[in-house]
Amino acid sequence: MADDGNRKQQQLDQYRVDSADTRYTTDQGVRVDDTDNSLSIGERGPTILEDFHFREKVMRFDHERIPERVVHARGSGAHGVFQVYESLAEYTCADFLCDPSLVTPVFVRFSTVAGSRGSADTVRDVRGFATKFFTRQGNYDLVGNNFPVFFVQDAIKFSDFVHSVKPEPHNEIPQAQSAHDTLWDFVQLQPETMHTIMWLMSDRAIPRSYRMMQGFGVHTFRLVNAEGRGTFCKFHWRPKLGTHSLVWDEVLRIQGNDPDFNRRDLWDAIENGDYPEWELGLQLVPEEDEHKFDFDLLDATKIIPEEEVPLRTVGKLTLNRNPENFFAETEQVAFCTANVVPGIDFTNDPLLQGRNFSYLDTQLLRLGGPNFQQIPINRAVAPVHNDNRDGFHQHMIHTSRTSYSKNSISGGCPATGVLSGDMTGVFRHYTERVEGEKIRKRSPSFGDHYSQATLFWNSMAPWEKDHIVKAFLFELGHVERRYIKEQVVDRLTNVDTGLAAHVAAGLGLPAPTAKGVNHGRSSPALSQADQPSSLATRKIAVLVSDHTDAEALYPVIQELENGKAICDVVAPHEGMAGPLSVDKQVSAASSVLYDAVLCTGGEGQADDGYAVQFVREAFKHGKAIGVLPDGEALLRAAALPGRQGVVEASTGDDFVQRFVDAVVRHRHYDRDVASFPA
Ligand code: HDE
Repeated sequence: MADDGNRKQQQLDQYRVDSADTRYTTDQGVRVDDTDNSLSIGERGPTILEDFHFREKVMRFDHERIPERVVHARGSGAHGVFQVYESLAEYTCADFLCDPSLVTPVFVRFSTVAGSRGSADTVRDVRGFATKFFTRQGNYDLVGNNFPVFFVQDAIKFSDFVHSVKPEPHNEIPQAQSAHDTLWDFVQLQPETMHTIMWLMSDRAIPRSYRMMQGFGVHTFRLVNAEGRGTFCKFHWRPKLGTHSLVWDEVLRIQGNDPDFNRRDLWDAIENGDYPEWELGLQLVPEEDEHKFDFDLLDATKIIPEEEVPLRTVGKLTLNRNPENFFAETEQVAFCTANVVPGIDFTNDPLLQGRNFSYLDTQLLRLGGPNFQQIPINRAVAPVHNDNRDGFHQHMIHTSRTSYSKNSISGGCPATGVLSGDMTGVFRHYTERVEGEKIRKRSPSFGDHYSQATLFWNSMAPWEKDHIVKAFLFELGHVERRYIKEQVVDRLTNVDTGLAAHVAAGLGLPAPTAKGVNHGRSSPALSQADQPSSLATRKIAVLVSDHTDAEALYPVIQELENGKAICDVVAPHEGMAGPLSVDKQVSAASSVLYDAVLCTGGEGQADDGYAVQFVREAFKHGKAIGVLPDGEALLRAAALPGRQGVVEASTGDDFVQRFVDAVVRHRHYDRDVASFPA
């Protein structure tokens, strides 16, 4: 088979159905004369049971829904490829990580966690980042998140956590929100949540785009090389476009303007050929260093700071194809942490061990039986042969006369490694010596719940700290029970007294007593300040009117588009604005759907409330604002309280470059917008 990354697509080709130039039939292939009128006795008489076409059509409709994922229900997927830069054979025998010439097909699904399938994309939440690698040695699933840590340490606490963050049981309110009593009650009683809660309150929880967020395998995994030597490993995905977030006020408005904001962004980027890319980074820890850290490597509420174990960049993931059918592909894809290939193994992380059970279990319910691996999107491209048989929806016709091992009738096939004497590509569990008493007890090495929450806080830029404080205030501001707020503030004193004091002040609670717990350490890699960034795929709204100086505007748009920015011409009406073709009418557009604004249009623009609001809102949200000479009236009308990131053509001749620099900054967080109403 070719190793050009197309193996999965070639496999899917045989299942694709193209209805172009076809005739309408029943599911049995019988042609249908009319699908608009049911069979009845007389024109106004009763419908009759004999109408097999109607019965089939309505039955199929009644059965269209399957249970949505109990978590990560809302998601978006894409196909792509992965390629390793250099051989990692020193650490692993996984062939997709050892052969740089191999292009491995993948399917990736991004998701939010708490909301249901129809909830908005831009909510404060963790994002799922699940990758299925269709390797020649079988499917490998890296089912990660965009945070490197998790809320609980042991899988037995997962349902408690999820029940607390889901809508409350009596009225199913609120949807896709952590801002309510039960989540914060759980948090105050379960201090192990605190590190991940800091991430949840940070801008990481509101990514600008799936294309601009990191991914993490979270757990410490184990790579195993051909000699059977293990190396601990943390997986990281690093977006080529840098890690960037929205601002909270923007998030609230996007939910109304475009609930599919992240889904659409991913889809459009791939359709436009702007294929999202991530680099795979590994943190590798020799087994002998297992106990060298001041936390337990098996504790999923901890990171290994990159300053202690640097990331080794080993390969690249590119998403280059949208699914053709959302249900068939994105909804039916079934990830499982237990899907590993030779060379990748587990550790005794109790969260990971529990997940290995849960994912298989959940697919049985969700996809209706044990043959879900045969659904096209889930099929391995590696050959599959075993003695598993039957069950609901068995698609294969196994012609063998035996379905047991060992057998002599079928020549001993399919033969295991041991029976065939051929151990090539065989998965062999890592040999680990384990002994101990059967106990229900958390290891004391899992006991420090605050040091890394403090590390995270200390690593934030001032504006990131400000956003975290405001997030706590928003969240706890929605909590009804005062004692829960007090308890959360008390927990925060174990992270940083200053943080606790700011939150307490905002909530009108007494100032907490200083505990002097802050160890003063930081990990600069945790901050989102100074991220790589580019103009490519940035969305820029060009505000125009019928009086825009088009001759001045054309070259500016041209230069921005040369840099792969996406410019939308936004005008008071659709159609043409002078010689300019309009993409969006201003009342149907919103600044929150763009990264930057370019102002033009002459004096009249100052009287267009939508245009003025557009600019003010963009300013409030830290976005770059470019002003061509005929945009000065609009700028004046917006009465902005500062000039950071506001670039005027009248103040120099390198306007486009200055504007591009301002856009590439992503957001101008240094603006003082606290007292500025959008
Ligand atoms: Fe999941 N998780 N999870 N999770 N998770 C599911 O599997 C579970 C955890 C993650 O796009 C479910 O197919 C347990 C950590 C992603 O289809 C379920 C525990 C991380 C997705 C499940 C965790 C994740 C899921 C629901 C605690 C990051 C979406 C539907 C031990 C490393 C995959 C499904 C997709 C989905 C169980 C914790 C990531 C119920 C028991 C930690 C990205 O099986």
